[in-house]
Amino acid sequence: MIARVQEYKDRKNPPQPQSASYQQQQKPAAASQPPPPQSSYSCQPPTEQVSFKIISVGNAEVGKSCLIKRYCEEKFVDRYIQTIGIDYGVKKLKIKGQTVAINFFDMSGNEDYRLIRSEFYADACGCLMVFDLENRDSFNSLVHWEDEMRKSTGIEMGRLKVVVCGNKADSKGSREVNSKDAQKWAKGKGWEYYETSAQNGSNVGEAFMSLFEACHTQFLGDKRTFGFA
Ligand SMILES: Nc1nc2c(ncn2[C@@H]2O[C@H](COP(=O)(O)OP(=O)(O)O)[C@@H](O)[C@H]2O)c(=O)[nH]1
Ligand SMILES: [Mg+2]
Repeated sequence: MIARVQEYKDRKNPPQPQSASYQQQQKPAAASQPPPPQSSYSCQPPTEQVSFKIISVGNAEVGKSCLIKRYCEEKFVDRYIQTIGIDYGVKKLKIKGQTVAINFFDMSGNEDYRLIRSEFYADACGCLMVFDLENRDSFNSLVHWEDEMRKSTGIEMGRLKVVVCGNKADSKGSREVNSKDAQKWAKGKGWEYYETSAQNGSNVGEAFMSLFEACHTQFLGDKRTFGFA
């Protein structure tokens, strides 16, 4: 099984994978049914409801799943539970008075799942790019994650909103990435930078909201551009 539905609170719908191959595995299209309408507008779902697809990237064990769990459920899991392929969760919230469904596609950072990940980048509005403040390699790897996203079909990097999280800020161990370096790197890309802790929750809400608001601002701008508003 390559995609698994994580038990996030507020979960409503099963994953809606973008890839044809995955769809075939999960639900073969009936011959008589026409394909669902494809929107070229990445932040505009086919229904009235506004929803944003948010992906998480970064090396394995940096805390991507824990950050999403912290945000959605206000819980922290101390032990490592490897993400198998992709986990999915949805959370509804209000942004500027509008109800928005945030669809999280939490990706495994394991190299073995590169191919599976590449099927899920398309149509993402926002990205949580995570590294571990106590692991220099995980910070150095961010360029590879950017590269993987860029190469994946459907991603327009200029449109994708990214927030960089230096995670495990609570940890008492030795830090391998200082704030200035990380801040400078993120700023150079035009991205926000936060130091977060999934363990105690510090800065998690702030980092996530900043990403969602950036997606929402783009959504409103696109509505005007495409004549929806
Ligand atoms: N101290 C500390 N540990 C964390 C934090 N976030 C995650 N972890 C731990 O790091 C490990 C990997 O977390 P996980 O979210 O599964 O990493 P992922 O592979 O990036 O999804 C787990 O053992 C977590 O308990 C954090 O903010 N602080
Ligand atoms: Mg994970």
